[in-house]
Amino acid sequence: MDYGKMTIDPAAGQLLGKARKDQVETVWDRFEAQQPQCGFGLLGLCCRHCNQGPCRIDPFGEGPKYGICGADADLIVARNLLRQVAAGAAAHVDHAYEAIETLKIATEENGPYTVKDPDKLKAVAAKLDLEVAGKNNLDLAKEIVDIAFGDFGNHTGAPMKWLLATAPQERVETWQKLGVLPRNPDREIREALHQTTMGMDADPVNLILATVKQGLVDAYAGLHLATDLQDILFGTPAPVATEANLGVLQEDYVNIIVHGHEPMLSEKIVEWSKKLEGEAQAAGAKGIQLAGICCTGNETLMRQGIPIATNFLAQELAIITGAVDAMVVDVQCIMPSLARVAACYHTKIFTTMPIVKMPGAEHIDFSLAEADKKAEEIVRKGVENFRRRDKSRVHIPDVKTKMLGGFSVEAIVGALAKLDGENPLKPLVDNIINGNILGAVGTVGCNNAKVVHDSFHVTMVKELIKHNVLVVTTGCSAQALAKAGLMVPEAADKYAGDTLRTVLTAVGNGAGLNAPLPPVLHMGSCVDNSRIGDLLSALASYLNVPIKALPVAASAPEHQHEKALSIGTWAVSLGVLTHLGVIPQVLGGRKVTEILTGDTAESLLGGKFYVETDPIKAAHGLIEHIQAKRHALGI
Ligand code: BF8
Ligand code: SF4
Repeated sequence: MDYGKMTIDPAAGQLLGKARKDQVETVWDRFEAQQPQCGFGLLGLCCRHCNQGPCRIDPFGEGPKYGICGADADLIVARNLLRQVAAGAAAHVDHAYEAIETLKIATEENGPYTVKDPDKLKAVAAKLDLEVAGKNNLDLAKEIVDIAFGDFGNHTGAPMKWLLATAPQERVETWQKLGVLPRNPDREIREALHQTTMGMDADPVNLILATVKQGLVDAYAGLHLATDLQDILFGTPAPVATEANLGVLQEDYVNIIVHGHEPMLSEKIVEWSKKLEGEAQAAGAKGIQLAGICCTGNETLMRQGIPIATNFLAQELAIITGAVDAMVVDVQCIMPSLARVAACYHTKIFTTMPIVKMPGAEHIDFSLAEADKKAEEIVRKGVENFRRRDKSRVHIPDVKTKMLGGFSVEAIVGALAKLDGENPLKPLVDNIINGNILGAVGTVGCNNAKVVHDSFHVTMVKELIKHNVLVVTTGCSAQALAKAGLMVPEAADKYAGDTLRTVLTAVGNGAGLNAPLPPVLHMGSCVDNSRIGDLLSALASYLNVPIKALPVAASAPEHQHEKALSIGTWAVSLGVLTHLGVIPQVLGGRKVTEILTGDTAESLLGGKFYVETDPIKAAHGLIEHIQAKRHALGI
């Protein structure tokens, strides 16, 4: 089958052929059926905020200029954007809240969770200005939990403590001047919904500032909080070798896939898969093969070395292998089609969260208190289901790549410290200053059916590293780049420019790898974009410049989710040029578009959005930006 218009991933391509043969509908079929997509929606010009609507504005200026209430194009676009970004923030904040609840349980003796990383516990406590000396871990964890919950119970006008503790001072001052410092995440998200109801804010500029605030809610009550607490609970990632793509599934093993975003259940699934190996053997399998999809997959990869099955767009194809005995989902990015696809095979879909149920799936009501019991139950059901597998319908593509993951900031600094123990960032910064590393780009975010699966990530990143730009990555972008073989030492020889390769080789050898560092560093899940933020803060502070002066950029080449928009808004708020490879639904608001992509955003925040739908042009746009920043720094 010629799958080139759908995906560049050969494993996905093979399974698209099988999907056709098995007469199973996939996301690509549904995308086709949706064409042409609504022009008003694509431009953000449709409003359904009250029951006088829907109202649509004519982008050509011939039909209505105003909604029934009088809202114009910019207002409708700005309101829609604020709602999208608030929804993205809500998803990450809700995730982080679960992490606080988990840490709270870990402060109780003999509970299902423990503090696995006391060093991170102390580091987070110190950032929060807590007295660390002389305290035991559980007491310290309790104080951290109190501060985290305190942000959610903050009924004063003071900014969130987690933000003040983790954001650079220069940024805090900038955000304060703009009046966008969030107080209490729940309050801010509620306010955004209120602000966008019928008959509220009519000023697009004020709405854009509120959108910036939501980006900060996401970053500091969502991303950073989740990463910090999950590291304390499950360990800070360290470099780990594993594999990526659907070829990691095994014919003679029980295959269990963890999918979604939160590690609280999946960490337990990892534990119970090891404990129940014997039962899998009794069922006629050689053992249990775990693999991950989306950010739950990234979490288990970063900390446990569990291989990646695939990323967002190909999630249905995992089931179409006919070899998945259980797919366990928690929250976010779970296609509602999964149970329908699974009904064509023997695969069991287990939903586990009260806010994510799916007709046709089996719901196991996971709770933190009963984490072990539920994980055991799910793994056992996966093992039982192996017996029902129809071998004649199995096709596991023989496609997988080796990869290195686990590059937390601590791990990167640790590797660099082998070159300069006193000043670990010095070798990196020296090589940026001398131009061996031209700059760095963080590629993040999703797949999107509007883009050939993985193609934008891979094409753009190859062009960047060829021009000596170091790439750090998270989310489904990381999974695309891993599958494309860009996270192995050999990728430095094969794809990196000469000077970047020299640096990667020196650091890799210095760190004891006996090989170059990969040119693309996997920094984790989407909440782990906080790690990229921390790396930027550390570099800026070392150079004594604000983040906006650094020769760096961000990119979400194939973004689809509202979460990607809220993360992108934060990146712009940090002062980083942020590329989007798929046109966001804002073009109908000319003023809004100009503010977000033009001088206004840049003068207020230091960053702006940059939209370019061609991967090679986008790479060169980012390179030009990096060069301009280098020039301004005088390097
Ligand atoms: O949070 S990159 S498709 S999986 S939203 Fe979803 Fe997008 Fe993937 Fe991770 Ni992030
Ligand atoms: Fe139409 Fe205004 Fe109602 Fe939106 S809020 S649906 S523009 S009347």
